[in-house]
Amino acid sequence: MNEEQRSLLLQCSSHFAPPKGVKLSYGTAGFRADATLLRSTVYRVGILAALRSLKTQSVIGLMITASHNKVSDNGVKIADPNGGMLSQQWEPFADALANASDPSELLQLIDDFVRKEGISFDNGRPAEILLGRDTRPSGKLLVDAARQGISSIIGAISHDMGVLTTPQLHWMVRARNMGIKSTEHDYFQQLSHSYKCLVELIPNGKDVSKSNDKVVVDGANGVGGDKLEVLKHLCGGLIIEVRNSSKGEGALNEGVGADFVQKEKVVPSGFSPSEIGLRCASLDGDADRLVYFLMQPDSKMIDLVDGDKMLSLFALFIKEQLNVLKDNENETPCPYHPSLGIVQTAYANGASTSYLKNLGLDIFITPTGVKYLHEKASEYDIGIYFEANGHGTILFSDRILSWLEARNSDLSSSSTESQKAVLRLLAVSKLINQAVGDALSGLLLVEAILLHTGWSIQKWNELYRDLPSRQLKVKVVDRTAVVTANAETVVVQPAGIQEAIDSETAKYRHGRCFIRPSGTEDVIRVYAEAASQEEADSLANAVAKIVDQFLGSGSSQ
Ligand code: 16G
Ligand code: MG
Repeated sequence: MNEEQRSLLLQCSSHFAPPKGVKLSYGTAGFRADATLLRSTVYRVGILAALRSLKTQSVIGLMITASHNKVSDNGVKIADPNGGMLSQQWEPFADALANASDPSELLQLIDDFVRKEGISFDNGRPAEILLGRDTRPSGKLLVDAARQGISSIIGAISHDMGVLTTPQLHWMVRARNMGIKSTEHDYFQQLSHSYKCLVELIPNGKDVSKSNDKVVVDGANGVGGDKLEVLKHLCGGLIIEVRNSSKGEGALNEGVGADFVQKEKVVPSGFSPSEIGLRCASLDGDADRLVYFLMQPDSKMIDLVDGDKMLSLFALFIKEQLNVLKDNENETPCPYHPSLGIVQTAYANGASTSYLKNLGLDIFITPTGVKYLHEKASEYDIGIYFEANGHGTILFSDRILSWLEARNSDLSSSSTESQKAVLRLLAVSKLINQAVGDALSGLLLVEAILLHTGWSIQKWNELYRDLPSRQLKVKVVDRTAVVTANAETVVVQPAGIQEAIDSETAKYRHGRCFIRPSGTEDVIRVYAEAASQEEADSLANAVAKIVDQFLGSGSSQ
């Protein structure tokens, strides 16, 4: 770093004093806190984004959002050149930057890091960052702080893309770095075009117009509903009714949204008994999560159709297409056996895992957090990953995409089953966001597959019956005292706690239980499953007590 760069950093940083007594951590999905505490953090993440761009010589994304948190919170996270999450190797640097106490400590950290990483400031292309934000009122100010962080690196350029869903920003970063069309308009065009391709490929004899009932979508009073209003007009024939867009009265994520619906299992605000029996869906505050649900008659409760059920629907569809290709191997010879992998977390309902195993699928369990699932799914030719809470997508390897493209041109004059299967897989790869889980593209894929199968949401929900489960959280003095292994299914510290959990779990029919420290809140989470709801509740409560005994005073919620 030359003198000019050092003094620019020192000078700009002096305007962004960190809040006193607050320790921030990049966590599972970026920094999150009350928005009033974040100005200095976001400024510093702006610097990090510029350094990441210099290091990778690519466009980087910076998103201002706190997803499903309350509206007074906000957050910031980075999209890497491939549109994925920030490389985990840079997370400790992000933590150190955010917590540096003054400009000279900040400068020292940057100096050391830049030297260690061999980042050059004057060879190669300048840093370039795309900025996005959700609908939170604090977003504008924080985007401004990010811009100032970026411009404290000489030559760095930022583009303010305005209000976006998180997956839109990730998609744009990926597209920019691939040198393909990358505007919001292009995003809408790609999604709607591939949705329509899938619908055109629905097998003969299925009367699409008859099953063309509507889907009612809860937009969490946030950005997702607004974008869906635009997208729906491009998807000819598909009837989407958006409730809870950001233009309404309600507060972001309050009594609405995918997180609320999935955790509370109750009807979100804005829905009325006239929706009973209809297909309903819910997005979270930045539209990277999606769940479906069905309202139960005469009650506020819902039947939840969660990430596991979406995963199962997608897996069935993809497997069906791969089977067509295998059965017609003479037409579509593949030099290798395409691998299809399913990735879940310990939160996946045991019934979903059994169902997928019975389909003969290869299942892998990772720790909680999109970055872990995404990484594992990318090892397969087609990797499908979902968390039960509705984060997920389908990844296609370059190898299978080139093979599908080549088969498509070989078969282009025919209209055989294998060509249709090839076209369907190609359309799915364009519809479903390859950068990160995306509620809007997930919704269109669910809608297309339901049309393809002719299934109602009830039929889809009956693929298997969820085992009753219960989640609790326990406030503890120090959540880092819990250390887990084997994708969070076993606790290795504190000593003895796993044995206590095991002996409790053994008392229950179909009992399964694990605990883990939350990555986003200061709590230990408890998940329990058993043969009946009473038993799941009782197991979760008993294990919450064990956590309390081992980890000091707290209360379960
Ligand atoms: C974040 C993660 C999500 C995970 C959740 C767990 C991303 C984009 N989001 O929202 O994948 O399920 O945290 O929260 O990675 P917890 O650690 O508080 O249980
Ligand atoms: Mg989210």
